[in-house]
Amino acid sequence: MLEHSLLYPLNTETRTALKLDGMWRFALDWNSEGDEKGWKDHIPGRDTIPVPASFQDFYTDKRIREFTGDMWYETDIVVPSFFKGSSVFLRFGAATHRAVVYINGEEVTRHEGGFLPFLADITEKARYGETNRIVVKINNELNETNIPCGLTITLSDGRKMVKPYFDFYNYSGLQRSVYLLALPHDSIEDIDLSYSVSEKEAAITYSVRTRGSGVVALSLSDESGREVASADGSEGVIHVKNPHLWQVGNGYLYTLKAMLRSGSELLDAYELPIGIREVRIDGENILLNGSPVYLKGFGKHEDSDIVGRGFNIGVMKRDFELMKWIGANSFRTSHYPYDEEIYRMADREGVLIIDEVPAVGLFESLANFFDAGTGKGAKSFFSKPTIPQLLEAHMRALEEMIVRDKNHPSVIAWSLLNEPESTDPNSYPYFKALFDKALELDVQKRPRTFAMEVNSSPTKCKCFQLCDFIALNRYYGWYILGGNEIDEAQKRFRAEMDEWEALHLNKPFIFSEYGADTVPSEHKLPSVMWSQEYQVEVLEMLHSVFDSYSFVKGEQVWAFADFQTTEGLMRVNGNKKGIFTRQRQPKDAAFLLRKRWLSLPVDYKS
Ligand code: CKU
Repeated sequence: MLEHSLLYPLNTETRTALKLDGMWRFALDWNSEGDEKGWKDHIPGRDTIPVPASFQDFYTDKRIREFTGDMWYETDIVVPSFFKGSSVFLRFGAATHRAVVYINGEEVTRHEGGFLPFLADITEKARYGETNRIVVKINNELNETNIPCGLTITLSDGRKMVKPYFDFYNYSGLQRSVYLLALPHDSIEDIDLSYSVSEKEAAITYSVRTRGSGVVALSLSDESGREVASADGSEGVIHVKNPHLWQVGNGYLYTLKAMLRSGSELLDAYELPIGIREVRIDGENILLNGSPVYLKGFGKHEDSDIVGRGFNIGVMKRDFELMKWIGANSFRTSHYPYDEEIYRMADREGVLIIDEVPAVGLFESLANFFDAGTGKGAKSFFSKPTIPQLLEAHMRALEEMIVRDKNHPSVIAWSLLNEPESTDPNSYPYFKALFDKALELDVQKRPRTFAMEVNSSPTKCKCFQLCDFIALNRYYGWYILGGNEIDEAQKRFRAEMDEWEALHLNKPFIFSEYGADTVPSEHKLPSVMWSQEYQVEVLEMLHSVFDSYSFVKGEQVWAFADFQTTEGLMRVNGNKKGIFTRQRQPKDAAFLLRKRWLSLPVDYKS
């Protein structure tokens, strides 16, 4: 079990959550001397940087943008004197990829993994009513013992450089909000909920984990604030008559208030927005509240101009507006769990999320987007000596993700890996451990999958049987037989689909990636690859194949918007497979998708 509660930080009657975002002091440790020189007490220089943000795209010096190694953040905060007597924490939404946290020169915690929150308990070390110095050492190197995987090399001038085994820029730093939290000693640690629904009644099975003493009471109210049910005790079932169900495009939210009491004294209170809904797979269908849903949407990234992967509340709002405009109902958090605000927004908007652990690059290749398809890059990734350590990091990230995200009604499935080398005979035990762990941790038993690249074919993939639904990343018409060979691509694609069909898996399939790079300035009639016209053609071809197979129950195009990657011959200042530009304006293909998605019924093919 995780050491600390990952409940989203809230102000309530009993809790205080202060955001520490803003300009922090910042120093890059070019000579790896920070530890030795005592930077934990005070970092050198006068540079400041925004939090939350990736550090890279602010600077005009390329060596800074490409900096690989330790970077140090520092800020001074007054811990209010009225916090004395509470449990006091620093909460980091994410620190990419690993961090050591110091308060007043003393280490309080360290954390591995760049996309999930962690807490530092400063109750004993904080000076109440005084200024405290917070220093965070962050390291952004890539290796094969943590996810996402990659390499760190040293250049001849001594500078380090990352070689990601994945196709997105290695943005790093304090990319999500930092909070100072004061929680009661007797407190609500975690809440688990599962649902069984019908039109007439919903049963919510709950379990509340607490710390210290106290008695649990729950109150459930609807969107107008009216209490509809209540319960006592840390475990039980709440019944709701004529429930307003959480539906696609209609994210009705109840508020579950959990209280911890001692007699008439309120020790702790926490409010959780919940959606009453049930997700299940039945044969070839994905069911939401018993009715089939066809997924329409995107693979996305957290990525925008200037702030990189830093959480940007304005970009989030724009993205949800664009998803509504285009008729999307879902997205995958490729290739890492996103900022918690995004799930809260999806909860309200009724958008379905496939939540992905940051397990990308489990395939040794510096151009996995290319090599994966050919099988060329296969180097028995799961037979490497680093695998036990990697699995440990992967399992921990999986646990952190499920614990953090399990109560979002928007989260309908878990993606446990993206495009791993699942053809390696040693992949199975690794995958099995993850699939078992996800099932054990999630009381809602949400469907599990992993995104499969083309080499993971029916005959070669060792692991697809573990999936509750099959998620295929396919680039027929792009990496495979692009341009004038598009008709051949279609034939090859249909041949593969026939092979899947012949297996009679009786499971839903979705396309978790498909698309074509498109430079928005390029128009050409007749089309050429990279032109807007070609993107439209490829999508039309692929959609015609999806439409021919009844077991295909979803399509998530790659990608929502253009995004930054490592520079190289295959990328024109980033990946241009966006349906929208990086500035969130539509390419021609957006209108094609809008027409299609607005006309497909929610239960298409059921
Ligand atoms: C995408 C073999 C396909 C891998 N897939 C992963 C994703 O991260 C990439 O951006 C392909 C692409 O555009 O190549």
